Amino acid sequence: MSSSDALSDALAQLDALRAEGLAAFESAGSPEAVESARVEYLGQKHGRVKAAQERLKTLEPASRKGYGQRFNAVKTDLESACDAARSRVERKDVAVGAIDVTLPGIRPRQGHRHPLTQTADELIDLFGRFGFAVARGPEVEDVRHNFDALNIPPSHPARDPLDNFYLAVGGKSAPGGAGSPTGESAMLRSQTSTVQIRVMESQPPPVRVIAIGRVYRPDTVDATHSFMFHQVEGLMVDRGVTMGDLKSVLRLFARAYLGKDVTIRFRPSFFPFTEPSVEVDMLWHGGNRWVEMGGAGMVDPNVLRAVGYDPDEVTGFAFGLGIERLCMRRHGIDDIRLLYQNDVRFLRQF
Ligand code: FA5
Repeated sequence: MSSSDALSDALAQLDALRAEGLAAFESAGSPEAVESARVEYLGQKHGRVKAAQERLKTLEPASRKGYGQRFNAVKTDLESACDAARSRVERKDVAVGAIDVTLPGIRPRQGHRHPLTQTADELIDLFGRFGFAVARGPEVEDVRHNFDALNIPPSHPARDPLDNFYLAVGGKSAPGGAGSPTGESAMLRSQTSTVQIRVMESQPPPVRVIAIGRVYRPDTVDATHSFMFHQVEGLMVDRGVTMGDLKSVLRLFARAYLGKDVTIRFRPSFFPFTEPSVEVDMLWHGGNRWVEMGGAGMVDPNVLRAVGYDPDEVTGFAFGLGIERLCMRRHGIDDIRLLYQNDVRFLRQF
């Protein structure tokens, strides 16, 4: 074959390569098909364009310029056909797929704390400003902290198994015999007053703490009662603490948390661990009935003695308020059950 025949044969093959390559890229309908055409034609090692480039070396020097120019044009054409095919199938993917990046985004809904958590956080904040630190105690308690140390004797009706959730933990009777009337030594605490004892056992006076947490009672559920609810306990022990201090702190608190126009009243009452004792009521929204907010009183000398404090040296007050009821009064909620149903239509309002 003469050198000019060899050149025209090589050029014809280049043209054929170009035509086949363009057809392959044009007909590729998916990213996978474009990729396989790219490997076949433009692959670095075994691609057909690479083979065509190798052919340059087999030509006479005089033919190389002409071949080289045509080769470059073919290569550029196939590369742009490959790019065009790629963006065509990618656009198509977007159209049929789930994501259209050109659409405005969906703003994620921002959550917030549950109204009971908001109340608890606000109580910590408010009482913190009155100088009360936060104390904690366990929800699974022993009967000593729930009753005995609080001056509630074994015969007291508050210990009735129908009014408490006793737990049979590690056998029935407690060492030393202290237990429920049916012998259990552990229970789900029925009041946060247990934390009063734990705090006083662990430090000398003065004391100024609040404790917030869950308590459990097998009460019949209604609009203001649940079998699990939250209390905030307050305890202040120091020289010369009086009932006047207790009333001022609770009045200041009610004003700060519930607002200026919420009326509270103190009603004489009885708790084994305070003397004298009061119930604290708040005028409910609507203004035509009182709802109990909590109990309070001056820490009974027997309780101070039981934790090793000297009742001739120090006196103290304590209170225990229902957090659900505070939250309900604050927000005008009428039924305690709404706070536990986790219905976002309700929760979103707070
Ligand atoms: C007590 O639990 C005492 N430990 C309070 C106390 C503390 C007195 C310190 C003296 C000194 P009481 O059983 O009354 O008291 O409950 C206190 C408050 O908890 C009630 O006023 C009410 O607001 C709330 N509460 C009681 N039972 C329930 C219930 N089943 N569901 C929702 N809240 C309740």
